[in-house]
Amino acid sequence: MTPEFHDPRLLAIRSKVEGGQRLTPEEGLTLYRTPDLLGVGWMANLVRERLHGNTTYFNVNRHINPTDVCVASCKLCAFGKQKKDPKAYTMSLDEIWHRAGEGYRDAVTEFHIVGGLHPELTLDWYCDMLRGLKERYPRVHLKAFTMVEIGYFAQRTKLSTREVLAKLKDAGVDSMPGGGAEVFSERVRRIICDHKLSGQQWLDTAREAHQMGLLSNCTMLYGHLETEEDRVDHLVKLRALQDDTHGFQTFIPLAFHPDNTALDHIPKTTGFNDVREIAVARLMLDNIPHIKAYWVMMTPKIAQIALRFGADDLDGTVVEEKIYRDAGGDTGGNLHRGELLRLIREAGREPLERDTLYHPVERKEQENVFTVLV
Ligand code: V47
Repeated sequence: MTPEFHDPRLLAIRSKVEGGQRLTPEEGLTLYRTPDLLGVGWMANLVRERLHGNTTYFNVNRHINPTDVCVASCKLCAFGKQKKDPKAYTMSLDEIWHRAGEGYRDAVTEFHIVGGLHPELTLDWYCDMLRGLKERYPRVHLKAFTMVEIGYFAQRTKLSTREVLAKLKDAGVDSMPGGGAEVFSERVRRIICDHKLSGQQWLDTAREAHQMGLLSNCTMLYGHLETEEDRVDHLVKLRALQDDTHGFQTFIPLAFHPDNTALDHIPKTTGFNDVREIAVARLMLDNIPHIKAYWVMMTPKIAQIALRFGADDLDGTVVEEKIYRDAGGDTGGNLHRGELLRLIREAGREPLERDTLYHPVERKEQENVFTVLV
C-alpha cells in the first residue's frame, strides 16, 4: 500500500525514486529532516525490492583483529590502545593462524581482518600472516585492511599506496572492508580522528584499490559531531567515486558508540535515526548495490526492522567482534547461522547465504561444508 505523502518535497522525491532518477544533495537533506520515517522507508524499500526482490543476504564470517595497539589515538575509538597500556595486545602469527580456525560452529567463508596502526609490525609480517592464513584456510576469502591501514603501511615503508596494495594482494588479500571512512568533513575529522588520513586520502586509496581490481565496502560513522549536511556530503562523495570505479559492493552506516571513548558525553543514537540512516543511504546511493544493516552495531532487533527500510544484507555471524564491544556495544557478537535465518525469515524475507563477493553459498549443514556457486 502506498502511504500518503503530505509534504510536496517528499512527493517530488517519490516521483523521482519511482522513475529511477538520481536525488540531489538538497533532496538528501529533506530525507534527513522529515519526521515521515514511514514515507522515506517506503521509498527505500521500493528501491531495495527493485534491486534484490525479497532476498536478504548474510554470510558466515569471523573477525580477526591482530592487534589493538594504535598510534592514532582517535577520540571516537575505544579499541585502539597505546603500546605501553597493560591492556593492549598483539597476537603472534601462530596465535592468529590457530585462533582463525577455532571456536566456530559453522565453516566460515570470510575472515574480516582489521587492526590498530601498530608502530613496529612490518608490512612483511602482515604479508606472512596473510600467506599463513591462505595456506591453512585456502577456501576462506580474506577481506582485509581499511584504507587507513594501507595509508599507514605506505607511510612507514615509504612505498606508494599502490605498491602496498600490490604486495598485500599478492600475499592474499581478496577484497577490502569499508571501515575507517568515519565522516569526510575535515572539521569533524579534526576532532574525532585528528591523526588519521584525510577524507580525500581515504577516497583516493579506495580509488586505487578499485583500479587494481580489489573491491571494497564503504562506511559512514554517524551520531557524533557531524551535521546532516556532513552526512549528505559524505554520501554524495561515495556516490561520485562509485560512478568512476564501480568498486564498492556495500555501504554500511555505523552508529557511533560513545562508551569508553573520549566522546562519552555524546548520547547514543536512537532506533529512529538508525533506521533512517539505512533508508536515506538506500535512496542516495543509487549506484552501490548493497546496504548492510550491521546487526552488531544496530542490535539484531533494529537490523531486522531495517530489512523493510532499505537494507538487503545483515552481515554475518561475526565471531569475535572487538571494536564495538570495547565501545560498550552489548550485542555480544557471534550470532549462529540458524539465528540469522530466523531473523530474516520472520521479517518475511528470503535468506540467501553469500560469500564476500555475493556469490550464493550452498551448505550441507550436517557435514559443515560449503560450496560457493559462481
Ligand atoms: O573502522 C570505531 C568504526 C569501524 C567506533 O566492510 C566505531 O563489511 C562506532 O568498518 N563507535 C569498524 N564505530 C567496523 C567496520 C565494519 C563493520 C562491519 C562490516 C564491515 C564491512 C565494516 O567502526 C571502524 C570505525 O569506522 N568505529 N570506533 C565507535 N566507538
